[in-house]
Amino acid sequence: NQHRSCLIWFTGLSGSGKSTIANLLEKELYQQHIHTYSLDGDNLRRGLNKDLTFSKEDREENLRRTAEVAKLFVDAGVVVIAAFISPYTKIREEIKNIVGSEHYIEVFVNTPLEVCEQRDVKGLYKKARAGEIKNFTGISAPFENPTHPTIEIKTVEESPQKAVAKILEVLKSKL
Ligand code: GGZ
Repeated sequence: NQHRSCLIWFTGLSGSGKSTIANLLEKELYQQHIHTYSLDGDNLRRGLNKDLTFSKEDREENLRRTAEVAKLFVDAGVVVIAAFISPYTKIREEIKNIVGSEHYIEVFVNTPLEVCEQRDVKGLYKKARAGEIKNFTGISAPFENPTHPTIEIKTVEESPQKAVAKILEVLKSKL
């Protein structure tokens, strides 16, 4: 049962489209009768990780705990879909080590900051520019681009459907 499950980890800026692609992937896998479980910053930060801020240390702890939870699901044979900004190379390495590199698929949702800021679906960039949100990724906190993601999605050029197709292709080779 070693290779029947894995962690699909989406990394990218706020508003890059991680959740949109992750949700579409989840729907597609459901239709193929593949059991999934989704984790994202929104739901984890409301419960398990509600004690954590957006400082570098707390983001690391947010992601470390999330990776440990993901590992439990992977051990149980579930395909885990996780969507977190996860802005640091070092912490992404740690996530891979926690779950095991053979189970880890990294999807870099590469949307330029200008595009995310223009979309500003939740109005967070505007607040960050105004100084109302501190340590905001891309504005007042760093995002280190992944250099060797398993898959890179350029949302300006590729539809969510295309992104999901690319992920499924890699996933099928692992399952
Ligand atoms: C970045 C922030 C911040 C700051 C609140 N910086 O687009 P969203 O709103 O719905 O998703 C973002 C979410 C990021 O949480 P993560 O757990 O994914 O971040 S990390 O992986 O870095 O731990 C955003 C919202 O929280 N948000 N304040 N300062 N995003």
